[in-house]
Amino acid sequence: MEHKAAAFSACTRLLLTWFIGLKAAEPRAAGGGWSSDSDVRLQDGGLCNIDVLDGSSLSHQQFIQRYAFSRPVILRGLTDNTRFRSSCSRSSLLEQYGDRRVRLSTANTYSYRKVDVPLQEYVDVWLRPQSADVLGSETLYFFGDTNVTEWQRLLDQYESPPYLLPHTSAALSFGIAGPGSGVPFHWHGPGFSEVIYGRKRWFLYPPDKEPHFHPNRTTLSWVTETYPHLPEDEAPLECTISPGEVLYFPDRWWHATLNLDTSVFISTFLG
Ligand SMILES: O=C(O)CCC(=O)C(=O)O
Repeated sequence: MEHKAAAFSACTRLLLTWFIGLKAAEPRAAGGGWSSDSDVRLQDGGLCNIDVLDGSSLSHQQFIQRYAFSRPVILRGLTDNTRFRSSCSRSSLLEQYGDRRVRLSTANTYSYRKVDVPLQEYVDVWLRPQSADVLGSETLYFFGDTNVTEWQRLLDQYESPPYLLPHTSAALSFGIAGPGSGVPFHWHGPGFSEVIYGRKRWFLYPPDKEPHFHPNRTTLSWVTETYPHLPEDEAPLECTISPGEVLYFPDRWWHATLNLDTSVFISTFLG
């Protein structure tokens, strides 16, 4: 009951703080130029019930033994992506890659529709706060289909987390998305997720605990309508990651994401 009350209060705080406001405290440069003063932002990072460790305190072997095949973990300071971060500022990306096409996918669990648009158009037209009542099939999300040839020069600057799993190699996927957007519950192989700008909230369940969700509703709708009514034993693992932190999700774990700010992010899929 206590857990339910805590989860409900965390969610209530998350919702109550959903507002349109001035970001007076945050200098523009800190967000790489991605957030504007009129952004809708989820102000509160909320509950974190996932282990958060300093990368230097966990050896590769300990990562394999304690987490790789059993549970998510968030590692801080594993890599230094200062150069990549600078290349991902709004001005730098638009200058270098504004005319390259990005592939958008509908933000529903089975991502049926794909639309290709130039990055400049995506940023000007599509990169908006998510509306709570819009269905996943009507929401286009830039992530999951990075054309590695076109984006190679940028992706080469990214230093992936150094912890591979045995017999796997890494594939990168890059994305940019507005506040309140995200990918609803789905699962696949293991990997890492990192935000370069912005903050991203993660919700996870083990493979044998399929969450209740509607495949065509957005994560925002799940957070506002389903999450507050979850029984205690159906609460997810959850946490918000910020730049400098990397979340690891094991094989076949259910996961959904919610961008709390306009976010630039990259996943390293291990397969
Ligand atoms: O970063 C996101 O919003 C989506 C990440 C995701 O679902 C994944 O890496 O599989």
